[in-house]
Amino acid sequence: MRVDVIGIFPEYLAPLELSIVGRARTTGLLEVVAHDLRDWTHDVHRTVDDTPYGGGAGMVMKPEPWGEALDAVLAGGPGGGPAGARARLVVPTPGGRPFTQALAEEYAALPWLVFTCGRYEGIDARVAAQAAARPEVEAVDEVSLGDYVLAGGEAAVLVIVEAVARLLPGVLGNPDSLSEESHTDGLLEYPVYTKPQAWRGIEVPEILRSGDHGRIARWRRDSALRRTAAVRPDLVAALDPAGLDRADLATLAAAGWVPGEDGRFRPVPPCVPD
Ligand code: 6GU
Repeated sequence: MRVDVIGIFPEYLAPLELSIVGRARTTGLLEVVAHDLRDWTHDVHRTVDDTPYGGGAGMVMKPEPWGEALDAVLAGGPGGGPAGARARLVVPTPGGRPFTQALAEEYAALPWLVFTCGRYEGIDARVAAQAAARPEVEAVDEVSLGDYVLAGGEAAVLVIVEAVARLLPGVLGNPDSLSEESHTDGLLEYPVYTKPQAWRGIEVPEILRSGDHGRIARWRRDSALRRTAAVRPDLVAALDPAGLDRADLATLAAAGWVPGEDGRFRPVPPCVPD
């Protein structure tokens, strides 16, 4: 997979040389190129921002450097994008749609991602509109990490590239780790333990040392269901009860969730004694 990142702080992406992502790059499974947006300015101050039309606080990123940067990066050529491929343009912004594990999986199947990292109050809206009409661009996605505001898109790119790179075939040593982790089945992960058996007075749950793989799988599943019900009711509400077994349903019922008329989970109304 090829990844291009355009912004005014290309050095911000240095952590992508480390750990899993760094190894994916040195083994050739992933190619990441960071570009300095100011390379496509033409004034002495290398200006990338201007005041907003309509007034208001802060500055907006000018469209011209972005247009020229995208012309150059999307043209590919020597050291450029994959031959014959079209790029998915990803615009990190708190106004985007949520970045999820499902979107990470979608990106991991693509040949080419191009990220535009905005700063200040964002990028002139015409940049994304014009990019979406370009033949080298397959689609433009505005994505958000969550409901809070970062100072720019670079930290989001670190997150998104790491989430995607670990899904690329050959990047993880043991691909089984992908099938049992949080969010792959709409649930949070069960708690994990290693040696020693007792640590600072706390024992590892006995069942995990029983060797009974059926009971261990059930305990892990119930732990995941209870944890999800406790901290992420939105994830329980999004589950399809038809995809769960009787033991799953019993565990969720004990945690206060039952299937309603519409076939979705709903919280059990509290029982008020009269
Ligand atoms: Cl993707 N970008 C910025 N600037 N802020 C954010 C975000 C992205 N996701 C949450 N907050």
